[in-house]
Amino acid sequence: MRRGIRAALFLAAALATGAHAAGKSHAVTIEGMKFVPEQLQVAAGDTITWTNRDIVPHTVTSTVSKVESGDLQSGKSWKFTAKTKGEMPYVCRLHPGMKGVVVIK
Ligand SMILES: [Cu+2]
Repeated sequence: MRRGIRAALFLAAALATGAHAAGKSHAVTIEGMKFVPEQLQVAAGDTITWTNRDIVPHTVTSTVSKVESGDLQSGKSWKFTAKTKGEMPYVCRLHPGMKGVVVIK
């Protein structure tokens, strides 16, 4: 029985370590026709969530890769896990004057 408890504790510790290795979470708010913050620095493996707080739809569309959120309606969020190191500039496809950049280290 003791062994069973030890195994369970070991498993819990392994799971906790795994969760940590999964990367940090970052948030970008889309409001007032802007990405806030416009520039975000993350590590490879981190996840970024964009949330549209405007009443009009927006997108997160990379200008250097195929990363594309699709139309994000008001109040909706979209997650992306950064994998490739480097700069990922992006725009809103519907309002190309809206610009942001994710720097992946
Ligand atoms: Cu937009």
